[in-house]
Amino acid sequence: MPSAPIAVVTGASSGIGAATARQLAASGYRVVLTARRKDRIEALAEEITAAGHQAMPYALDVTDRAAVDEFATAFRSVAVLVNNAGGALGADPVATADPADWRQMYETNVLGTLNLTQALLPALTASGDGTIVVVSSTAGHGTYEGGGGYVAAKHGSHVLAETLRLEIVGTPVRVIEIAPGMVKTEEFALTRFDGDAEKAAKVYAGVDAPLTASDVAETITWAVTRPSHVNIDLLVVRPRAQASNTKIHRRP
Ligand code: 8X3
Repeated sequence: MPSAPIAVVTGASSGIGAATARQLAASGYRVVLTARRKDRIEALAEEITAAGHQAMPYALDVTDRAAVDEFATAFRSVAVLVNNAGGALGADPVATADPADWRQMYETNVLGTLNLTQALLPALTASGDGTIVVVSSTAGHGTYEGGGGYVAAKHGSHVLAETLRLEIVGTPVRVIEIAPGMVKTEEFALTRFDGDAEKAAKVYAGVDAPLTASDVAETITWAVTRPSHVNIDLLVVRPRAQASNTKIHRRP
C-alpha cells in the first residue's frame, strides 16, 4: 500500500492550525504538526492518532531558518504545506505602535512563511503534485485603524503568495491563499492584547457568530482537496455579520 501523502502544518498548536491538522488527517494525509509548543502538538498528534489517522509532532520555530532547514532534510516528498503560523501583536496607531511588535509580526507572518516555503519547495516539487497554502487574512487586502503592523505583515504574506504563483507556474505546485476575516479562536485576540481578556472579548462583542477555527480549516481542506489542476488562488472568508474589515454588525 502506498504511504499517505505528507501535509506539513505550521502553527498547529491551536486555532486554525490545529483544526486544519485534524481535518487534513481525516482526509487521508500524514500530518506533520509544527509549532513552538511541543506539549501541545504532542497532545494533538496523540488525539489524531487515537482517532485512527496519522500525525506526528515536530517542535519548530518558523522564524529560526537553521531549524527550518534542518526540519526540511527529513522530507524527500511533501504534498501539502500549510503556512498558518503568525498572528497579531497590538492594535496601536501608527503614530505610537511599538516597532518591536511590527518586526515580530513581519518575522512570523512573512519570513516564517518564506522560510518554510523555500525549505520545502524542492520536496513539494518532487511530490509531483504539491500544494502550498498561505493563510493570510482580510488584513492582507485592506487596512483598518490600529491594524497597521498586522495589516502590513499580512499584505506581505499576500504578496509572497501572489509572486510565488507567478514564478513557479509550469511546475507541479499550486499556491493557494486563504484570507479569513473575523475568526474567534482561543488565542488570536488574547495574544494581540498581551493576555488582556477584557480587550480580547471586545473584539467579538455582540457579533452574531464569528467564524470558528473549524470553519476556516474546512475552507483550507476544501481548497487543498480540489483536483490537482484546480488552483484556488485566493479565497476570502468572513462571518455573515462582517461585511468588511471595518463594517461589522454588532447586537446592541
Ligand atoms: C484576522 C482578521 O480583522 O483581526 O486576521 O485583522 S483582523
